[in-house]
Amino acid sequence: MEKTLIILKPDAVKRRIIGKIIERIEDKGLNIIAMKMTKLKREEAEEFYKEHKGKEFYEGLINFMTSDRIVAMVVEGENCIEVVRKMIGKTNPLEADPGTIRGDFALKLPENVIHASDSKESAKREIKFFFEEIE
Ligand code: FUP
Repeated sequence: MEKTLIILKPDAVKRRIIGKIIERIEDKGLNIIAMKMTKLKREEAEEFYKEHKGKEFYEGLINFMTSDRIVAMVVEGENCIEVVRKMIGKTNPLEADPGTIRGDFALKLPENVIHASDSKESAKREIKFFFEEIE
């Protein structure tokens, strides 16, 4: 069964909306098969977002992602990578449609509440990053 990696970002934890977001994931029919709350160290955030190194938003993104605890989880379900990307909406909350998680809970970058893997390759890498034990 396909798996994807989701992160509920520091703004979601600070605003105490992780329960609402988890409820949407479960309501959709997806299974959470691993979950942990952790605080990313600077080096960890830099490794996770290394494809964005050098971009103008990179420093702000790393500062944001290390500003508080996050919740990382592995979600499983048929076509879950595409399904979850649809559920979270566009990267910029300004462009994310109402009804999507970013469209409903976020206002501006970089505080866009949630991350989800965007391909099979990134799901594999990102699941390994947080959950060494999961295949
Ligand atoms: P996504 O896959 O939707 O999370 O988007 P990206 O991988 O392109 O971006 C990763 C994160 O970088 C976003 F979630 C927020 C941050 N970002 C900005 O802060 N400004 C930008 O212009 C683009 C991305």
